[in-house]
Amino acid sequence: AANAAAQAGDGPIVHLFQWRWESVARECEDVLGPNGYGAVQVSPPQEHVVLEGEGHPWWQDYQPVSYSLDNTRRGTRSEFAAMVERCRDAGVKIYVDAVINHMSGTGSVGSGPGSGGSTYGKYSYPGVPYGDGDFSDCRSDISDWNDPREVQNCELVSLSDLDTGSEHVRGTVADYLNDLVGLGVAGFRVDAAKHVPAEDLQSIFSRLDAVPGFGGAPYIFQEVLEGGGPESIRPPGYTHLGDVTDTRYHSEVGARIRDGRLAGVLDTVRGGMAVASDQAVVFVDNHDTQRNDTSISRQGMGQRHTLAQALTIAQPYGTAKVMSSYRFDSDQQGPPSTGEEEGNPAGAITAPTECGQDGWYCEHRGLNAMPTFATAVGDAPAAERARDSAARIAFDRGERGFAAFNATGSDWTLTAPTALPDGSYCDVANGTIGATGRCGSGAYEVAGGTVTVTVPAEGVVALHVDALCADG
Ligand code: LAG
Ligand code: CA
Repeated sequence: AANAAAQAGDGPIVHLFQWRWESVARECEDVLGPNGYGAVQVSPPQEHVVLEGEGHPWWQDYQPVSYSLDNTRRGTRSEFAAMVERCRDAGVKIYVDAVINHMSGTGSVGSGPGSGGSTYGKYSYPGVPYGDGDFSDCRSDISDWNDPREVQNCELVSLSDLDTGSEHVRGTVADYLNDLVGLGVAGFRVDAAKHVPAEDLQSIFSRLDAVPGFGGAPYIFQEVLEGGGPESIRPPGYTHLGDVTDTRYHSEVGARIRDGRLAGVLDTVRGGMAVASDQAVVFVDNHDTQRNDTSISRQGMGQRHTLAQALTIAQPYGTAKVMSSYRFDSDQQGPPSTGEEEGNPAGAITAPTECGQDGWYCEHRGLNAMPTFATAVGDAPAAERARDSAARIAFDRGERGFAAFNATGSDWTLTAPTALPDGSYCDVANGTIGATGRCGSGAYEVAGGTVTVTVPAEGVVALHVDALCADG
């Protein structure tokens, strides 16, 4: 990728969907840094609409009202800044979900104070400021999804579409992103990038500052859903600007794992993806797919979802993004909250995350130290080493890692050839790495190019050269 330097060699990204800033900071220190995560994708940090009448749905955050970081329901600007610093000290980057295609919509409250108290109406955001002339001329919904002019200049679900071709909008968006970079934010998930012409994004990205502390340009990955139309509105039309989310991985590989057809996963990622491996961010579910399709999620699939995320980290295609979310009864439901705090305009305030309580799933914790596998193996190729029916596979990553996956209801004990050097290896899929650097899991011996492991039902075993446990 154009900006691969910022992400290469880092571990997987974890999306801490709707987490409070102070909870993210604590997680960086206690869990994410020690266990090999490279970065956290946080929910949008800018001032947003407050939709009390609709029960404060999670998607309030995708309707910006201004670029103030004071207040979202997840915290204040100073709490955000403290999070970035604490995560950086733990070796973990913060990537911000940047909502820059649009502002608020009409489908909900059309005007009012935003979460930080700014007044607004559709096409009028004095807190930025943006006025009527800063929005695209097409003021109706996209109807022809194959026509780039409509996809990029008309409205996505009635959200006021910024005229990103204009100098004022480009400069204002770049100022917002640079404000975040100045706080140490090291990258961006560009929301709805398909709906912004690539040349407009290029102009905005060219204005971004180097990231203090980490150095270099911010890492960019762009949300470009697949679909019809010319290449300019599909993933390959954006890879010259940064990485893209490869939703084909989600639909093809995610479905295979859901159905226990693990045997074809390596072939699928080798031949069937949308862009090159070093241009892709891949995941089995995200906050949208959890709610609008039948693919894998923790809520629907339990332990199989942990297996799916571990396999996503172990396989060789793209940068893995891990989903961490909360239980919901309706697809609109916001995060667990502390209710409305007096004098706080943000509306319902996100509750501090207590994993396993209040509906917080914390899926990433079930992966233990699996994220260290990605960094240890780098871009070493995958070679299949064992298979038992379609639901059980094991493979090497060069001479650096070995992993086995068992999508059945009973344990799988296998003896397989491996290119791993002889030694005693921690099973990073079943133990975390503590502050002392010691692994809390069982160990497996590689001797004479062979290893015997027992993979739990619906489970994983993963060994790599950076987690040798010579001293037990
Ligand atoms: C995205 N990626 O490109 C986000 O991943 C996705 O979650 C966002 O939609 C979308 N782009 C816009 O940023 C979410 C919800 C929508 C919601 C929208 C704005 O999935 O359902 O739309 O955020 O809050 C809602 C209503 C619509 C209404 C619109 C405007 O559901 O019916 O037209 O608000 O008022
Ligand atoms: Ca647009």
